[in-house]
Amino acid sequence: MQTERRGGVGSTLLLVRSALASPARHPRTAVVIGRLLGLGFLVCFGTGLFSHFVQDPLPGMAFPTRPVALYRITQGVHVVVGTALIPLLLAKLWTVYPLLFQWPPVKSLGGVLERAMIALLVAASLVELATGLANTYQWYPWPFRFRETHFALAWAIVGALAIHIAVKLPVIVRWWRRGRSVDAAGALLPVREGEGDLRPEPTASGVTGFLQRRLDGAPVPPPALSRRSVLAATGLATAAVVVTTAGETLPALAPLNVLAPRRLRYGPQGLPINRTAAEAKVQRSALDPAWRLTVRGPERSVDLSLADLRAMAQTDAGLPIACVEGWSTQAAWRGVPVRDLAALVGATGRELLVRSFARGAYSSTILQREFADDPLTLVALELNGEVLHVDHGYPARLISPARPGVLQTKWLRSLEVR
Ligand SMILES: Nc1nc2c(c(=O)[nH]1)N[C@H]1C(S)=C(S)[C@@H](COP(=O)(O)O)O[C@H]1N2
Ligand SMILES: [Mo]
Repeated sequence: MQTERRGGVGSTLLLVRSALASPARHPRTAVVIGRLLGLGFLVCFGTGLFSHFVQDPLPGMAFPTRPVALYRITQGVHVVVGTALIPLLLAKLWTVYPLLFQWPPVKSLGGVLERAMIALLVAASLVELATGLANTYQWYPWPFRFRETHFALAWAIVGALAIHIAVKLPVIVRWWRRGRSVDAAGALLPVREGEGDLRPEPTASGVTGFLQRRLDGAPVPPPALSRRSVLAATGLATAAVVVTTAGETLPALAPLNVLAPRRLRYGPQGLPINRTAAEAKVQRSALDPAWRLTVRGPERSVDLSLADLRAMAQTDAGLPIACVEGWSTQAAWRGVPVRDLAALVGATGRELLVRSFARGAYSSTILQREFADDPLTLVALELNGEVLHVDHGYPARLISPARPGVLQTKWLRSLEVR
């Protein structure tokens, strides 16, 4: 037999591969899961780019400020879909991994490139999803910077995915439609030459050992897992991770939120906190009666006390805090519009540098023009009908529509035109 002539490794791998044969490992399974994966990765890529650039805009970029929940929606989708991709990716890998057991590992230059590209796609996807998941729990067990890595890997994934889809296009087209994939009784059609490569090499005896069939000719044991049960288990696992985590952003699912890192209404004034005043070491300075908000424009600069700010016209705004890590909560804010403060110092329509008196991460942010000029962007003094809790940024914090939580600077010190 050809398999024997190939020597030990080849026939051993063929045996491994035939032992892994399962009716569930059909190109149709790979296509059904694969197109969900592809769609999910594209959705995460789009929402991820939005999140990236709204935090780090390229010169000339401007962003919509409505709907006010825009970032809440895009980032909620990003994290929920990203979480759902984890069971989907594992199911896809389960379906196709016997393809690794092939000898020789590659047969042509094209094969080398394809394998290298698949290796990149799989590795990048696993790292991307693992780091994304860890990030939602604010867990950074790696030495590299999360955002830069997550961003770079996203491009690698999308590039490799495009090549992967192009290479597999004939298989994808062949098994895309259910009508062309099953017979009248609903059973999957067998895979013929060129219709999908979830099969080992043809053997000398002429038997094409599809992964659905034992190579050694032994009767196929009743499948431990049918294709239906694999798809059902994948769907169930995906639904389970979504239902038990999406409640940190979707109020309707909040009662089922047992796995997500945040509870929708858990925290002072009914809102979660990422960094408390104690952690930021600002408890003392936040309560200092000498606190002033400095507003510096091209014409003049003013120092406003809390009483000065309270004496100005107040605006009420219903705006969410939408953290990049995926949790978000709607809240009622009250305070002085930033545009009114800008007008005091001749800074109308200008981009502002927003500084906190807390040191460390997020101690300053750029408030782009479209946000600085929006009537709902506030120096907030109250939250949900009460004076701002010190953990929420007392004496004053920034709150603006359609922006990530990380840019909603707490414990304000100054707004300035740069
Ligand atoms: N000065 C300062 N502002 C900050 C932060 C911070 O650590 N320091 N955290 C930001 C992040 S990541 C989020 S999600 C929101 C959280 O707001 P909250 O703690 O009031 O819910 O505040 C933002 N503003
Ligand atoms: Mo955040």
